[in-house]
Order: sequence, then structure tokens, then C-alpha cells
Amino acid sequence: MAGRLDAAPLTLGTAGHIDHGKTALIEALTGRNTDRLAEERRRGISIELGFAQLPLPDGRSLSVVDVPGHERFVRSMVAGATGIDLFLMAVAADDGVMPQTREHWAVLRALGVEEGVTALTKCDLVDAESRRRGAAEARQLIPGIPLVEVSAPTRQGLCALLETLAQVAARVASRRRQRPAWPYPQARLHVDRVFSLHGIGTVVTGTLWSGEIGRGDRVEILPVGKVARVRSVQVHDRPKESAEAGQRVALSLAGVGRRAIERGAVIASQDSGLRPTYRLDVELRLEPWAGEIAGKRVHVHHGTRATPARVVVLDETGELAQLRLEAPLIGRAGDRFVLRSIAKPDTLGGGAVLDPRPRRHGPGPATQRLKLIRDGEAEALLEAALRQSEDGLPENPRAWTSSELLAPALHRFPLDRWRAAEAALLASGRAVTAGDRLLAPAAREAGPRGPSLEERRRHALSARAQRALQILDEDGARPRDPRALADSLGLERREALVLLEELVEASRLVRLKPTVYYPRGHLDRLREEVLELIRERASISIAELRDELGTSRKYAQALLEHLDSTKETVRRGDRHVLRRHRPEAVPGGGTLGAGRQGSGGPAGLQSQ
Ligand SMILES: Nc1nc2c(ncn2[C@@H]2O[C@H](COP(=O)(O)OP(=O)(O)OP(=O)(O)O)[C@@H](O)[C@H]2O)c(=O)[nH]1
Ligand SMILES: [Mg+2]
Repeated sequence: MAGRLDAAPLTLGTAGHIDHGKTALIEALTGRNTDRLAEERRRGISIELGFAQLPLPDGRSLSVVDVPGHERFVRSMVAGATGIDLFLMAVAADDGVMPQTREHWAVLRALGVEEGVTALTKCDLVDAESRRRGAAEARQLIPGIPLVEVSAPTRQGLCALLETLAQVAARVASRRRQRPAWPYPQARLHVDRVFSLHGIGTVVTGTLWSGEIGRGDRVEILPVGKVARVRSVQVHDRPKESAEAGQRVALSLAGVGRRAIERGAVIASQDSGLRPTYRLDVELRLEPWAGEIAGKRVHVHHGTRATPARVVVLDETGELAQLRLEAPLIGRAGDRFVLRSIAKPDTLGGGAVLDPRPRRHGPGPATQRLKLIRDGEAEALLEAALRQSEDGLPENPRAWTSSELLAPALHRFPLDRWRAAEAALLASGRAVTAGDRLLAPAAREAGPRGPSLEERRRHALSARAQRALQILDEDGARPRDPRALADSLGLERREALVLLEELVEASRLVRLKPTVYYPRGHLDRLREEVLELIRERASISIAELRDELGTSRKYAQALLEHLDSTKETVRRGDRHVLRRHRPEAVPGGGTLGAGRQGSGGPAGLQSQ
């Protein structure tokens, strides 16, 4: 029994207005006062997130995140609430529902955390009538959730509260087991605290959203793109060999200084494919008071990060939007986020990410594709993606796996759904197979069946070269330099350079500079994106492009110089503009949105 319970680590987050007794209740339940800072103790309010462990009567143990209730610290509250599975909403019996009771509830709903318990606190201070009123207000705001009357100093109701939490936790855990497996097994942790400990070094903490992190693993710190080694792992102050998804984790990291990481950073396994993004295509769920949001500047909170962004509404109902972010976020399709207004701080609602790395676009065909993603239309999405992939023909015959075609929407489709969709397309002749891959029928007719012998020879890459290509492909818009690639492959730099040149020779990579080699698919997409940006705003500087692409100056400069050299753009002072007579666009750019997640380069050519 205990083993099964342990199989689903759950995190409980507190919520509620300032002074409504969240911290006192957690202390009464766990024996741990989570207000650690001197300032918190002096002022009697929570400022930072607090952490504790709560054993339940059925043997399960919950990680607890205690959040501050002050209206100025809602940002911390969101960061704390972001990895939780169930909530404990405190409503003081002598005060009833107050502004941050409402706001925290809006945050929880935006994050999709709708299971929990309401604790009517401070019941020792009021008479039965006030308790009844307080409970009625709480039930009206958060209907259908168990409510328990408690008092921290007298310990009234604490046993009942523990029992109720155990029931809710069991329900959440069983629902999680029934959910289709999360299709992204790689480790991802959104950092909520960073500190350095004497003799240990840099320590980060957070909830592990997915995957596993173990001692000795090499991890990437995003958005800065630094690599570090995990020196030790702790789960609830106990050393472990590794930590698993859902657990609250502390990692000590070697090879990276305290200053290189801040709250909001993401620690990810090196093969995560996660990249910082300056745009998110999303599905919105707004509160009734949100008002008109099109064109507005808002705060987007995702994981433990937040950034201002502009909202570009994509459809008539206002449910689909592109968020143009002022600072990068690191997200996956399916992630939840919270939107808050900037002028008058309030939570407007939130939603879910549909495509974490979209092109810059407005309403139009790209919106159609988003609707298919949102509605989980695996078959239509596969077909549309295949049809688009025909654009690359015949120079670049492309074959795809369904998971590549569905990439941004993969979380919406349990394995059997997209297998069924694949089967339906094949049965009706709307797709044909090429090895274990799918091809649009037109691709077959238009070109030879798969690559020619000469092409095959060209593409018969060594295993090492394939691995190099895969690594660079996963790096996306910021391919690592030859030295880092050599490190990743355990080679000398000189050997890595030979491999890179081999890949350039095979047309799989393009050398922009001696330190910048791009997979062709990524370069084609970036090229389109850059040209579109210049078309939109007439000219662009290196710094602007860096910000738009969420990349560094090195890559922005290399891209613009490349486009200058291919005579598509020309430099005027520190800006780059389009040449008037551009050569025709090069086909085969991999316009397929589904390829954005890093399948661009090699995906099309693996039919050997
Ligand atoms: N009498 C009584 N006092 C309580 C109870 N719970 C909390 N308090 C008191 O109320 C004050 C605020 O309690 P906290 O637990 O710090 O409230 P909080 O919700 O954590 O506040 P923030 O974190 O700042 O939002 C403290 O002085 C507590 O001692 C209760 O059940 N009964
Ligand atoms: Mg508190």
C-alpha cells in the first residue's frame, strides 16, 4: 500500500488572504514554522514561499508549499502554486472571503488546480453565526469542495482536516494514474529558490515537473544555456540518488555560480529540447472581469517566471491568442500559465499553451492549425501537417513520424489516439508509408520513392555524425559551438570539426561562422522568421533580432550576416533591410509548424 501511495508524490499549496492563518495552520499540522525570515517573523506576515512535509493518516506524505497572502506578493504565490496538485484554501471565520481569497482562487483555476480543501480558520474567535456566514461565503466562491472548521491554537478540527486532505489526495493520485502518460519524459524543474551553502556550493530548489534528476547528471540551465553537473540531490532534506516527477527537490550544482541562476530559471536534462521562447500560442480562459484583452499589455506568469507581454487575439471568440513576450519563458505545449493586469494588479485568468514555439503570426491559417490542436483533432492535424509538408517537394522529399507531425499537440493525444489517426489516414490513402514514416501521397507521385542512390550515399552518415546532428538539432536556434559539441560527444575539438564539415558536405548543416553551424531545417525556419520580421518593421538591428528570437547576439549577428551574404538583406548602418530584388524563396524550408520542436533538420531525410 505504502509503495503505491509513494508512486505519486503530491504537493499541496496553501492559498488565501493575508493573515487568514495559512502559516499557523501548516505549523499546527506539521510542527514546522515556514516563516523563516527575520522580517517575516517581525512583521507577522509571509513574504517568501515556505516548505514543509505533511504526513497524512493513510500513510501518504504531502509536500507543502505555504504561500504569502499579501497582495504585493501574488507573484510569489503564483510561483508557489505553479507545481501543486491540490490546494488548502484558508478563509478566516472572522473575516470571510476577501480580495486575495478571490484572486488566489482565480490563480488556482487558471493553473488547473481545482481539487482541494477549504479550511475555515480562526473558529475559536467567533460565534456560530459568524462561522456559518464565513462558511457560506467560502462555499459560494469555491463550490463543491469540502470545508472543514478549524482553529490552530485549540487544534479544533485538525484531525478532520487531515482525514479530508487524505481523501482528496487519494482522488488526485488516482486520477493522475488514469491520465495518459505525459509525452515528455525529460527532466524539468522550475527554480523557486537559489542560495549558496558553505562547503556545498550553489543550491536550487523547486518542484520537479517531469522526468528524473539523479546525482552526476549533466543538466542545462535555461534561459542562459549553461551546463552544470548535479553534485547531490535531496528530497525533503534527505539525500537521494535521484528524484522523480512531482517531488520537491533541492539540487546542489557544480560548475555554475550562484549568480548565474535566479528564481525563474529552468533546470532541464540536456536532451529536453526545451528552449526559451518569446512567443506562445495559447488557449485563454479569462475571468468575467478581465474585459477586453486584445492588444493589451499584461503579465504572463509561467512556472516560476513572469514577463510582460502583448496579447494578439487570433479568433472571434477571443479564446485563442498569441502572447508576444518581452522576456523569454521556457514552456511546453500543455503547460498552464496565469495572466495578470499590469495597470491595476489583478488576476485576469490564464490558460494553456498550445504551441510553445510558434511563428509570429496573426489570425489566419496558423489559427486553423491551433484550433485542431486545441480540439484534439489528431486525424485532421496529421493530414494538414502532411499536406503542408508537400511544399518541400520535390527537392526535399519529406517523411515524418506522427509524433513529429503532432509535436506541439502531442500531450493531447494518448498513444492509441494518434496511432488510430495514422491508421485512418493510411487506410483512406491520404498518407502512405516510407519505412516507419508517413508521407503525403503527392510526395510519392512527385518524386522518386525515397532518396536516390546518390542521395543515400550522401546521407549515409556515420553514427557519430548522426549523433552530432541530433545534438545540434535539439539545440534549435542556438546550436552549441564546436568546442561544446566536442565535449558532448567526448571528442577532441579537431575531430568535432571534421564531423561538422562532413555534415556541411552532406547538406545537413550550414556553416555561418567558424563557431556557428546550423541544421538546415532550423536555418530555413529562422530565415523565414527573420525575413518576416524585417518585412513587418522595414528594418532590424542585431539587438532587436536577438530579443525577437530569444537568442544571443552571436546568433543574431551570424543570421543577419548570412542573409546579407545570400543577398536577401543588405546592411544600412547598424540595421539590415530587404534587398529590393530578392532571389526567389528557396523551397523546402520545413514550414511545418510541427517541426518546430526540433525535428526540422534530419526528420525529412532519414529514409535510408
Ligand atoms: N485565534 C487564532 N489566531 C490565529 C489562528 N490562525 C492564525 N492565527 C493568528 O493570525 C495571525 C496570522 O496568521 P498567519 O498564519 O501568519 O496568517 P497567514 O495567512 O499565513 O498570513 P500571510 O502569510 O501573511 O498571508 C497570527 O497572529 C496567528 O497567530 C486561529 O486559528 N486562531
Ligand atoms: Mg503566512
